[in-house]
Amino acid sequence: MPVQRTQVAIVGAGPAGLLLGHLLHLRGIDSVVIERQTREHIEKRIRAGVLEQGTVALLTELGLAQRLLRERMVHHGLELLFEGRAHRIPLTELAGRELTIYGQHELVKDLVAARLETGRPLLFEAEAAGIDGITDDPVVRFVHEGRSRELRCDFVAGCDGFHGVSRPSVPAGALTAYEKVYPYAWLGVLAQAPPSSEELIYAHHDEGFALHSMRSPSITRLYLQVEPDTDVADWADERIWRELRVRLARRDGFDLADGPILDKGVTGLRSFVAEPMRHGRLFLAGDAAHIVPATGAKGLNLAVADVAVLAAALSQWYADGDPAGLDGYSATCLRRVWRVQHFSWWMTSMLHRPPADDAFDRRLRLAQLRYLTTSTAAATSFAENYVGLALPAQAGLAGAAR
Ligand code: RFL
Ligand code: PHB
Repeated sequence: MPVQRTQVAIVGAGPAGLLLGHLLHLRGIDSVVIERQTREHIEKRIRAGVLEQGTVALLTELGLAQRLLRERMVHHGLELLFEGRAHRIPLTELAGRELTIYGQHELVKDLVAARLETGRPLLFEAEAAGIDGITDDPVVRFVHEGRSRELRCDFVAGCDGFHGVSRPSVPAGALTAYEKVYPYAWLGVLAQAPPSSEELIYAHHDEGFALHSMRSPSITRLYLQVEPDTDVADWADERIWRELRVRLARRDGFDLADGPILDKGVTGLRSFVAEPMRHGRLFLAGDAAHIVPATGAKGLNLAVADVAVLAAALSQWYADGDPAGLDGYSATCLRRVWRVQHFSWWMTSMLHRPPADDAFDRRLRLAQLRYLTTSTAAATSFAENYVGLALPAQAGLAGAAR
């Protein structure tokens, strides 16, 4: 069986795995990235769109943001819409940071191109089947081009998302999973239509939550709260536009531009954390370790924060043999993860309509929304969380770029 050796085996070429590979490359550490899907698949997978200022600053510092800085849209606020009225939250004014709108798949394209330029290995259609020897001598077993192969390494970075093999490779009982599944999902559409508002609109409506987002001056990204078992085939384009018009309506009128729907999908909402995020020589990062409901737009940003901490810790180990960063990895990441979990849960609960809604709960949600949109203290707290926390000092970003 062909056996390869590297310093860090990275399972998964999502944002977490690709960015980690680049951070390690800049520190002179070898890695092999293995990805189950084709390059085309990961470069077309429509997901997140909101990047925190800290995420963009890191990408810029690493020389990975040239196209992003040219093509992105910069936002300084968002709207909360309820009872037919929109209320703007001036995020930058309140929290001093801006937001970037740039599709996750565009970022993945940039990261793949940067990886290929380094000449370091990135294998597509290479599916990890399991990880052995996690505590002392790790080996990633995978299948590539129809052959079983082994990747021996010092460390494994499990960046293979929620459904990957890294987390299940940890022996039963060594990790504790904390989970909350919500009784609703999002139907997301990408449409060839100019955005109908300059900023994101988060709408609370008796028919359910809706979100108006965007990707560019000609592409809109829209979401509708739907039942978790929704079959996308039941949502013809006309039905989607009709429902969006109902939920985004305003007393003083709102024109929603429509156009051909380019992509359509249903995603369940979930909160999940696996603790600790390390077992022996395996480090979990990004969605492999935690999931936040998409309402706070935080999943991708959390993945970036994890790998910034992990790269700094690995670099400390390789440079000085100092395990302090690796030993602190899980606790450092989990502090941020739980703050973001709380914010994402809170925002989700405030904006969605539960299936067994009662009049009392509905009044609580509206009371919270009214408070948020009339109290500067409440709006500032919201803004501080939405624009994102600074990346931890241990991320040692300055040391990464050469
Ligand atoms: P990914 O992106 O899931 O990448 C994991 C990669 O691992 C591969 N893989 C394997 N490879 C080899 N062997 C195996 N056995 C493997 N098993 C899996 C997969 O093919 C994949 O390529 O995880 P990563 O890198 O941790 O990145 C996390 C983000 O993708 C995720 O958190 C965000 O997309 C979440 N999210 C959002 N985050 C934001 O910060 N802002 C947003 O606005 C935002 N909106 C969203 C979102 C996620 C959404 N969906 C569809 C879940 C909106 C939506 C609708
Ligand atoms: C998106 O543009 O895809 C998006 C925006 C805000 C969210 C989630 C997703 O909270």
